[in-house]
Amino acid sequence: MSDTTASKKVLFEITEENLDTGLRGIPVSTVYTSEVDPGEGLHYVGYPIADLADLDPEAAIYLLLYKKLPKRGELSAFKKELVKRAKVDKRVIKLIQGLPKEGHPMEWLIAGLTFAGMLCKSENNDYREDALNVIAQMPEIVAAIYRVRSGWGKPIRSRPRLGLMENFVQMLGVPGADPAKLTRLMRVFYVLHMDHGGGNLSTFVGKAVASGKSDMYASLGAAMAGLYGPLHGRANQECLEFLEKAGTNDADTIEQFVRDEFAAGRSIFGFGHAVLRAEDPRAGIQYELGKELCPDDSLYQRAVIMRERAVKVLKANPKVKNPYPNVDAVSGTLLRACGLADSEFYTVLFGLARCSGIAAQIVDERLVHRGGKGVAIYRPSDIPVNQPHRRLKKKAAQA
Ligand code: NMX
Ligand code: MLT
Repeated sequence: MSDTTASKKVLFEITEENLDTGLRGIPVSTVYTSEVDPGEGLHYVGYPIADLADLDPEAAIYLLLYKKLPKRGELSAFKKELVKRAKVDKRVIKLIQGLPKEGHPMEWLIAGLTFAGMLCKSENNDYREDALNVIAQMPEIVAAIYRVRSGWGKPIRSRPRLGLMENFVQMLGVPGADPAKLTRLMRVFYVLHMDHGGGNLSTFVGKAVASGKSDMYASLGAAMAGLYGPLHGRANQECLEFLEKAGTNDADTIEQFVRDEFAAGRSIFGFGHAVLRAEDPRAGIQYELGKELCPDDSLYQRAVIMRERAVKVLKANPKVKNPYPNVDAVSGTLLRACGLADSEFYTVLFGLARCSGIAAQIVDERLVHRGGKGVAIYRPSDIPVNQPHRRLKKKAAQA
């Protein structure tokens, strides 16, 4: 369907059963960056994620923004463009240094994006400019959040020529970590987490906010508030804590632990999905990466056991539509094994990557859809319940 010649073809039917299900299964927009196939999982502009996992993150960003893979010359020009735009106003970093330690790193990220919006956004709300700027600036903002809140010391000077993730890892300066290993992980982590269709919560929220013509930074801040929830992006933190809580690498005890957690009405983190009906290929790629980066790590081995036993338990519960691992099932164990011990920070790493996909989708929705007119302001309808129309009695109204 071309977005300039939308027809009146019936695409789906809504019944009362669809109400209050979080718009599950209801297509609300067209999307040009990525697709989530229930069986095969994520594709970026038609390429399966498994084909792209080892790509330069900058090439993957180029793909989402321009809908084609860059040729060598295009990639080096694009990298130079990002280097030019990587400078973050010093006042943003200063403001981050004043944030309260009680705040969650995601609250810091939301604040950081708000500060950057105040001080770095384009004058005329130029979504294309701001998309490139924010993508280039995010590594420095997130590294500053990491260092300051972790108490590792002052932010480290940005050297964007190193490359997006290479510079990020050098700015983190993680005490005791092997930078080569962490860079290898962060490059793959970034590419896997950039985009996941148009309907995931954070992307949907970011695009909805931008549809009112709020600027890119404010829209991404709102999107990150969506990502902060434990059922969405913060599941990577919760999943690491869930694995720790399991407390053993004995497979049968792990299975019983999952059964008990589920019976108690608690989430089995890292499993299930609203759209996928098979194992998330992003999980499969990370389990494989673990064999390369940390095969002997005890928590990684526990995550591998969980991959089998949690699926077994969830499969036995027909209400769960997808019992398989999702993107968060093993990401935390890899991050920890590569030196990032504090699980509270894992969602800002998700956000670092996801902002690029959301920014690309906002550019499309604001400047490309409907022949360049952009998607209209989001305004779905609702059905009033228990609200019979009535009037204040005159006397009561005057009293
Ligand atoms: N643990 C416990 N309960 C679950 C799980 C799970 N992993 N997956 C589904 N359910 C429950 C769900 O809460 C619902 O219960 P009820 O009918 O009582 O409300 C029922 O099973 C049917 O849910 P589904 O239709 O299978 O899943 P839904 O689309 O509603 O939710 C998730 C999708 C991802 C929110 C859900 O699978 C979940 O809570 N998973 C654990 C949290 C997690 O790993 N989230 C990360 C998702 C990826 N990401 O990064 O965003
Ligand atoms: C994501 O990557 O956003 C998650 O898998 C959640 C989703 O797609 O709904």
